[in-house]
Amino acid sequence: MMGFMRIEIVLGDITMQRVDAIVNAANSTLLGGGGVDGAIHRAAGPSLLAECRRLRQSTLPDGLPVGHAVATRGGNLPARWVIHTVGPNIHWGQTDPALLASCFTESLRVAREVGARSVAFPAISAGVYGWAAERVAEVAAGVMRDQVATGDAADAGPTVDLVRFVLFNEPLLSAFRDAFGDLVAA
Ligand code: AR6
Repeated sequence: MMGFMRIEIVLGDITMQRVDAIVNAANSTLLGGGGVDGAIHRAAGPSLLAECRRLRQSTLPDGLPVGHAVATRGGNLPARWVIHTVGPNIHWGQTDPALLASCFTESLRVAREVGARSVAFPAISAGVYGWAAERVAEVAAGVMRDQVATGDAADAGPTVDLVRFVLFNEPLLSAFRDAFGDLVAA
């Protein structure tokens, strides 16, 4: 059965979202940082960092590679899960859009793995990591177009039925609205 995936684009703060999972634009250390990563760690409380440290001591001793994703519990957040992913950093020459696309597809794969049905994304790599809002929006829209066409249909497992992009400012919001066009319900 083909799952129906609703896509929303909103202005807001991802830490406030009442969804099953929020995605964190983290770095490979998983040990926190600025931007949305800092905001998520502050809102989640110390259990988030503790769980990230345990991942580093167990399955991810060298950190999380660019384009990969891993889930932790959400601590004090309204969201049950935080899915950490690492976007490509333009300033380190990481300019391949496939790396950024992988952040979105891997995060959705991990969401399905933990049984999250609603997922919120920030504009991964659009801050400190230097990608233009339009490029990030274009890559995200491309991934979502593929997901809507094939994603859940190919999957016997649980589905994600809501994907919400939570943009922190108006220019980002309009870049995403433009790139997504009629993928988003009016
Ligand atoms: N809710 C939604 N979006 C937000 C929020 C928020 N609360 N706060 C910031 N943004 P960035 P990156 C937006 O720099 O480019 C960190 O230090 C922000 O306006 O957070 O992937 C990590 O530890 C921007 O559009 O992530 C890494 O070292 C977007 O989130 C590095 O930054 C992403 O900006 C990752 O850089």
